[in-house]
Amino acid sequence: MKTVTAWIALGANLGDPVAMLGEAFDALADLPDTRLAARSSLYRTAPIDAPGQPDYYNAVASLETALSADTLLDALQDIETRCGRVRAYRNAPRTLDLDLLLYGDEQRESERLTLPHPRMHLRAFVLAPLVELAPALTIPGRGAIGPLLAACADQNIEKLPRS
Ligand code: PH2
Ligand code: MG
Ligand code: MG
Repeated sequence: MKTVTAWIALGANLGDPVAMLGEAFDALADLPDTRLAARSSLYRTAPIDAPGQPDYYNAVASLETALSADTLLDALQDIETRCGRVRAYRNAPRTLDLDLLLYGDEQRESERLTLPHPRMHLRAFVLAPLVELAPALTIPGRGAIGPLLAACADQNIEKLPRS
Protein backbone atom coordinates (compact mmCIF):
# COMPACT_ATOMS: atom_id res chain seq x y z
CA MET A 1 0.00 0.00 0.00
CA LYS A 2 1.48 3.35 -1.03
CA THR A 3 1.37 5.77 1.88
CA VAL A 4 2.15 9.43 2.42
CA THR A 5 3.33 11.16 5.59
CA ALA A 6 0.74 13.71 6.67
CA TRP A 7 1.10 16.14 9.59
CA ILE A 8 -1.94 17.26 11.58
CA ALA A 9 -2.21 20.16 14.05
CA LEU A 10 -4.54 19.65 17.01
CA GLY A 11 -5.96 22.56 19.01
CA ALA A 12 -8.63 23.10 21.65
CA ASN A 13 -9.53 25.88 24.07
CA LEU A 14 -13.01 25.09 25.41
CA GLY A 15 -14.32 22.50 27.84
CA ASP A 16 -11.61 20.01 28.87
CA PRO A 17 -8.96 20.58 26.19
CA VAL A 18 -6.50 17.99 27.52
CA ALA A 19 -9.13 15.22 27.47
CA MET A 20 -10.29 16.41 24.05
CA LEU A 21 -6.80 16.18 22.55
CA GLY A 22 -6.46 12.67 23.98
CA GLU A 23 -9.70 11.68 22.28
CA ALA A 24 -8.54 13.28 19.06
CA PHE A 25 -5.29 11.27 19.05
CA ASP A 26 -7.37 8.10 19.57
CA ALA A 27 -9.66 9.06 16.67
CA LEU A 28 -6.63 9.69 14.42
CA ALA A 29 -5.26 6.26 15.37
CA ASP A 30 -8.61 4.72 14.32
CA LEU A 31 -8.68 6.26 10.83
CA PRO A 32 -8.94 3.68 8.03
CA ASP A 33 -5.83 2.89 5.94
CA THR A 34 -3.80 5.07 8.30
CA ARG A 35 -1.22 4.59 11.04
CA LEU A 36 -0.66 7.16 13.79
CA ALA A 37 3.14 7.31 13.52
CA ALA A 38 3.92 9.87 16.24
CA ARG A 39 2.26 12.29 18.63
CA SER A 40 3.90 15.28 20.24
CA SER A 41 3.67 16.54 23.79
CA LEU A 42 0.85 18.95 24.58
CA TYR A 43 1.62 22.68 24.68
CA ARG A 44 -0.30 25.38 26.48
CA THR A 45 -0.28 28.39 24.15
CA ALA A 46 -1.44 32.00 24.18
CA PRO A 47 -4.18 32.60 21.58
CA ILE A 48 -2.98 34.05 18.26
CA ASP A 49 -5.38 36.29 16.27
CA ALA A 50 -8.09 35.47 18.81
CA PRO A 51 -8.09 38.28 21.40
CA GLY A 52 -9.71 37.61 24.76
CA GLN A 53 -10.00 33.85 24.25
CA PRO A 54 -8.81 31.28 26.78
CA ASP A 55 -5.36 29.74 26.25
CA TYR A 56 -5.19 26.92 23.75
CA TYR A 57 -3.77 23.45 24.12
CA ASN A 58 -1.96 22.38 20.97
CA ALA A 59 -0.10 19.35 19.65
CA VAL A 60 0.80 17.72 16.34
CA ALA A 61 0.53 14.19 15.01
CA SER A 62 2.15 12.46 12.06
CA LEU A 63 0.20 9.92 10.07
CA GLU A 64 1.25 7.36 7.50
CA THR A 65 -1.84 7.24 5.34
CA ALA A 66 -3.12 5.74 2.11
CA LEU A 67 -6.03 8.22 2.12
CA SER A 68 -5.98 11.08 -0.40
CA ALA A 69 -5.57 14.59 1.00
CA ASP A 70 -9.26 15.32 0.32
CA THR A 71 -10.48 12.12 1.97
CA LEU A 72 -8.23 12.79 4.94
CA LEU A 73 -9.63 16.33 5.23
CA ASP A 74 -13.17 14.91 5.21
CA ALA A 75 -12.18 12.49 7.96
CA LEU A 76 -10.64 15.28 10.08
CA GLN A 77 -13.80 17.37 9.78
CA ASP A 78 -15.86 14.34 10.73
CA ILE A 79 -13.78 13.91 13.91
CA GLU A 80 -14.21 17.64 14.71
CA THR A 81 -17.97 17.32 14.34
CA ARG A 82 -18.14 14.18 16.48
CA CYS A 83 -16.11 16.00 19.14
CA GLY A 84 -18.69 18.77 19.33
CA ARG A 85 -17.20 21.49 17.13
CA VAL A 86 -19.63 24.18 16.06
CA ARG A 87 -18.40 26.44 13.25
CA ALA A 88 -19.55 29.80 14.65
CA TYR A 89 -17.15 32.25 13.00
CA ARG A 90 -13.55 32.42 11.87
CA ASN A 91 -11.16 31.75 14.77
CA ALA A 92 -14.08 31.19 17.18
CA PRO A 93 -13.07 29.31 20.34
CA ARG A 94 -13.33 25.59 19.68
CA THR A 95 -13.62 22.28 21.43
CA LEU A 96 -11.43 20.75 18.73
CA ASP A 97 -9.62 22.04 15.64
CA LEU A 98 -7.77 19.60 13.39
CA ASP A 99 -5.74 21.22 10.61
CA LEU A 100 -4.00 19.38 7.81
CA LEU A 101 -0.54 20.97 7.82
CA LEU A 102 1.42 18.90 5.32
CA TYR A 103 0.55 16.06 2.97
CA GLY A 104 3.88 14.71 1.80
CA ASP A 105 5.57 17.54 -0.08
CA GLU A 106 2.39 18.52 -1.91
CA GLN A 107 1.86 22.19 -2.69
CA ARG A 108 -1.59 23.25 -3.81
CA GLU A 109 -4.04 26.08 -3.41
CA SER A 110 -7.72 25.36 -3.78
CA GLU A 111 -10.84 26.81 -2.26
CA ARG A 112 -11.06 24.01 0.26
CA LEU A 113 -7.46 23.15 1.00
CA THR A 114 -4.13 24.94 0.84
CA LEU A 115 -0.96 22.88 1.31
CA PRO A 116 1.24 23.46 3.17
CA HIS A 117 -1.15 25.12 5.63
CA PRO A 118 -0.79 28.83 4.78
CA ARG A 119 0.04 30.09 8.30
CA MET A 120 1.86 27.12 9.86
CA HIS A 121 5.31 28.67 9.31
CA LEU A 122 4.32 31.69 11.46
CA ARG A 123 2.98 29.84 14.50
CA ALA A 124 5.08 28.62 17.41
CA PHE A 125 2.14 26.45 18.57
CA VAL A 126 2.61 24.41 15.36
CA LEU A 127 6.38 24.69 14.90
CA ALA A 128 7.45 23.77 18.46
CA PRO A 129 5.67 20.38 18.50
CA LEU A 130 6.91 19.74 14.95
CA VAL A 131 10.51 20.46 16.01
CA GLU A 132 10.00 18.05 18.93
CA LEU A 133 9.11 15.18 16.56
CA ALA A 134 10.97 16.02 13.34
CA PRO A 135 13.73 18.61 13.88
CA ALA A 136 15.03 18.27 10.29
CA LEU A 137 11.63 18.84 8.65
CA THR A 138 11.31 21.49 5.96
CA ILE A 139 8.08 23.13 4.86
CA PRO A 140 7.86 23.16 1.06
CA GLY A 141 8.19 26.75 -0.13
CA ARG A 142 9.03 28.03 3.39
CA GLY A 143 12.21 26.29 4.55
CA ALA A 144 13.58 24.53 7.63
CA ILE A 145 11.36 24.57 10.71
CA GLY A 146 14.16 25.34 13.19
CA PRO A 147 14.84 28.89 11.95
CA LEU A 148 11.12 29.46 11.41
CA LEU A 149 10.47 28.60 15.07
CA ALA A 150 13.33 30.87 16.18
CA ALA A 151 11.57 33.74 14.39
CA CYS A 152 8.46 33.14 16.58
CA ALA A 153 10.31 33.65 19.88
CA ASP A 154 7.84 36.36 20.93
CA GLN A 155 4.92 33.86 21.05
CA ASN A 156 4.14 32.48 24.47
CA ILE A 157 4.05 28.67 24.65
CA GLU A 158 4.70 26.17 27.42
CA LYS A 159 5.44 22.48 26.85
CA LEU A 160 3.55 20.26 29.30
CA PRO A 161 5.18 17.16 30.78
CA ARG A 162 4.02 13.94 29.11
CA SER A 163 1.52 12.14 31.34
N1 PH2 B 1 -6.02 28.44 16.39
C1 PH2 B 1 -6.58 29.43 15.74
C2 PH2 B 1 -6.40 30.84 16.11
N2 PH2 B 1 -5.47 31.04 17.15
N3 PH2 B 1 -4.00 30.27 18.79
C3 PH2 B 1 -3.39 29.25 19.43
N4 PH2 B 1 -2.53 29.50 20.40
N5 PH2 B 1 -3.63 27.94 19.08
C4 PH2 B 1 -4.51 27.64 18.08
O1 PH2 B 1 -4.72 26.43 17.79
C5 PH2 B 1 -5.16 28.69 17.40
C6 PH2 B 1 -4.87 30.01 17.79
C7 PH2 B 1 -7.46 29.17 14.61
O2 PH2 B 1 -7.51 27.86 14.25
MG1 MG C 1 -9.15 24.36 11.32
MG1 MG D 1 -6.68 26.17 13.03
